[in-house]
Amino acid sequence: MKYANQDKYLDLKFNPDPDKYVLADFYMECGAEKACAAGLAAESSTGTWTKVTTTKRRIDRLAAKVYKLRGNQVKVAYPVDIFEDGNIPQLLSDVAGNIFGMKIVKNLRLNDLTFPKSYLKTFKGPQFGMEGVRKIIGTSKSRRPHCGTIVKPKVGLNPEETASVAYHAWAGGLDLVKDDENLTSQKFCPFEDRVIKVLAAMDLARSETGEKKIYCANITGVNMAERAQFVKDHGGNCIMIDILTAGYAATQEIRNINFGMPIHAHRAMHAAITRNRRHGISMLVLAKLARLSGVDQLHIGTAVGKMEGPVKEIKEIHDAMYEQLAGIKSVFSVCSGGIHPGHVEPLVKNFGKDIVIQAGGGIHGHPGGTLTGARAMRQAVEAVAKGKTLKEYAKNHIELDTALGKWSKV
Ligand code: CAP
Ligand code: MG
Repeated sequence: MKYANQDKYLDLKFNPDPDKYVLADFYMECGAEKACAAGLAAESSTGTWTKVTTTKRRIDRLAAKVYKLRGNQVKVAYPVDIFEDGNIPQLLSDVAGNIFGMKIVKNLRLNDLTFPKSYLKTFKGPQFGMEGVRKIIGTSKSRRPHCGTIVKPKVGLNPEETASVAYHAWAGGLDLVKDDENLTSQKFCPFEDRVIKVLAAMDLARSETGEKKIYCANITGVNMAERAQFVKDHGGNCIMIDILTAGYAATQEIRNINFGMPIHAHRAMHAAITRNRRHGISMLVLAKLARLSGVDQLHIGTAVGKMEGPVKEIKEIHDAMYEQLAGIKSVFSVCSGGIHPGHVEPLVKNFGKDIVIQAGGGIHGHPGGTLTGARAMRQAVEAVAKGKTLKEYAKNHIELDTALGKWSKV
């Protein structure tokens, strides 16, 4: 089907002003390229499949325009006025909405988005950002990577057991303990009880180690503000949201309340949207939107662990978390998924020290248990901070040596 008024939406001589247009990069597979690209711009701005009698001449200024078309690459400029200030769902319903389902499109992938400064300024962004989180732990000077764990098994432990695992992880030297993405408030581990017990364990570990610690309580659900308030009222210092299953609006609402705690963002479900390189939305775009929505830490992938994602793509996401962005704070990148202490070296080599390194299995699977596993991970982080190789450091650090031995082939 040919969309009406195609010419209005296609102008390959157009040079959009990045201060006035949201710019999108697409990969598109379609039989009739021009018609398809123009249809895409029409569908996400002022057009539809046929001419309508209700349009007005003045509305033409809101038409999105295809300004580049080369092979499968399509670039589209959207006048900033078609977007509502600070509204991520509206942005997505527009630039990544109906277009994916259009019959004329075979495959379509939104690879990147860039935004005018004036529009960026309508988002709150992170309250703490990487520097704010570093301040909580006290690493603003040392600049070492943070290290943490996910309590495992993912589900099944009760609040006492969860708190005990958390205590051993902190006591062994980890900075952060977090709930798993699918642990919220099930009958075997009710949220309130867990938060009270894990925070007590955190206090104990803090006083014993003299170190500052973070607990990311997973508030994902339909009553997130209440859960966040509960964490705050009980002396907690971080909340976690599964930002894609919960949604950007829910995340923005929590951020906009200003609970005074960093938000740790888990990206469960992202691969349903990001994994097919010929269709869907790239993780880069989802991560940029996460930053605008106001999260302080975001899972970006590892390239070396159990989850899919090449180094080049993850590095691009990582860079986007730290690039200058109209005064919006940076997001602390989290590398997690199949990680063990032996991965600390390649992670730092690939992404630098401004990362949070997280391991679940790679801590609790240590032959000596959680405490020893945590020590091994902290030793690995200390080694890279001191510019030593893990192999060298392991000579005098038995916990690290055991971990490297156990997972040398993983
Ligand atoms: C890691 C993890 C995280 C993944 C998410 C898990 O556990 O808790 O959810 O890292 O991946 O459930 O798999 P392990 P990503 O350390 O035991 O693998 O960061 O890519 O979103
Ligand atoms: Mg998990």
